[in-house]
Amino acid sequence: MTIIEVIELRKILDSRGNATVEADIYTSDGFGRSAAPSGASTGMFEAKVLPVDEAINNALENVIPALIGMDSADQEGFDEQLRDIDGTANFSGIGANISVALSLANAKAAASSMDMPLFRYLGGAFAKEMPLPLGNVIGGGAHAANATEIQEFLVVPGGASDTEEAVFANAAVHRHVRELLKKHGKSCGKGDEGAWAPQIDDALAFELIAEATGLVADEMNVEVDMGLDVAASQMWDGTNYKYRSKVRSTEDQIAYIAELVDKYNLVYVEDPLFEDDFDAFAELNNQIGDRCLVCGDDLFVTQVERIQQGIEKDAANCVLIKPNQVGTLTDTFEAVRLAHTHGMDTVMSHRSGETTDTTIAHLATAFSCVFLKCGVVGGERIAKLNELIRIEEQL
Ligand code: 2PG
Ligand code: MG
Repeated sequence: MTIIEVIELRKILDSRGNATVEADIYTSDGFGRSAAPSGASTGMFEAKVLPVDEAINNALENVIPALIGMDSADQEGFDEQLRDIDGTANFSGIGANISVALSLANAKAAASSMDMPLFRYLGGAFAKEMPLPLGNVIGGGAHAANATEIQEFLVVPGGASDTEEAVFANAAVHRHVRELLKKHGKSCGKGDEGAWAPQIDDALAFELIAEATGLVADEMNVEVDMGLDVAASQMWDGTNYKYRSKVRSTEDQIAYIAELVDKYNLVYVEDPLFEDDFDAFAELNNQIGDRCLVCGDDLFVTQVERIQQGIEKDAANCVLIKPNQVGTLTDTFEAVRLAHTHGMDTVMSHRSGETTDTTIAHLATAFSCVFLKCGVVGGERIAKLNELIRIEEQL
């Protein structure tokens, strides 16, 4: 049976040592657990979170009682109930940290009640393509002090034959980058997502990764491509993009990104421009969209209204998907569906603050995302990567 009998909420640690919400949902013969992640470079249009203690106390009193007795198999009904109780457009009533933990736990409880893995329950017979792992090997921006200006230098092993090889190819690049950094006499501390956070400029980061991917191609015979999350809203001062020793106008920024795409054969560029500048995105997409995924993260915040605007303006060819940006699994699914219906690719993503929750590995597979963006090393990152290896085994 899939009827919800018990729901528990608790405060647990996330990878930054901050508090987050974990939800447990029990049916008579099923169980689902999920925890909310959290961002550092959050988009201004994201759903809102509430402080954990306050959010849990409020939910125990005002949310949980209304969910007991519902059918976990009715995901849309469950998520609608969360929206109704919240009563706001951005989950500022109950907190998106509460809603996303409950919504994902509910799907897992339903899947477990039906004795199915989550990816199969959600994706059905059409879940058959594995997403490629996309992970950052060098990073800075809001995720590490005094490191690179671009937030994330990403790699994706387009030439890998299976998930295991793909995951290990990324890890090999990460390892080689460390050796190269040492050779250059640079320190090897890590940022929030496990990427190296050295005090180097962006130009050197590109070179080191190009060298490291070359070494991996020789050793493992796997081609690994490069990508970026610029997180450009963090650089935007209202008029220009401010780099340490340079200021770029919107026009300059578009030209700079297009130049990087061609120089380093980038296959993926996320948030290259300010999060509300659909026109600038459209200009860049027009220039490089034929050879590179132009992905909107803070631009779209996993929300159909913003993705719809993007479609009308042809602002991007790819949508980053983060369930906690919108607050429920139903809303997440709607975002993916809208993007795919209009020929856009989707990338399922972690946040910089994570737990060992592996749900996004299942969502990426169920929803046919091209990539799962979740880092390369670190307990909370490998939890997802190892789950991806297990999912492939079951497919
Ligand atoms: C991003 C994410 C994850 P944060 O910008 O894409 O890499 O970072 O969770 O800090 O928003
Ligand atoms: Mg991003």
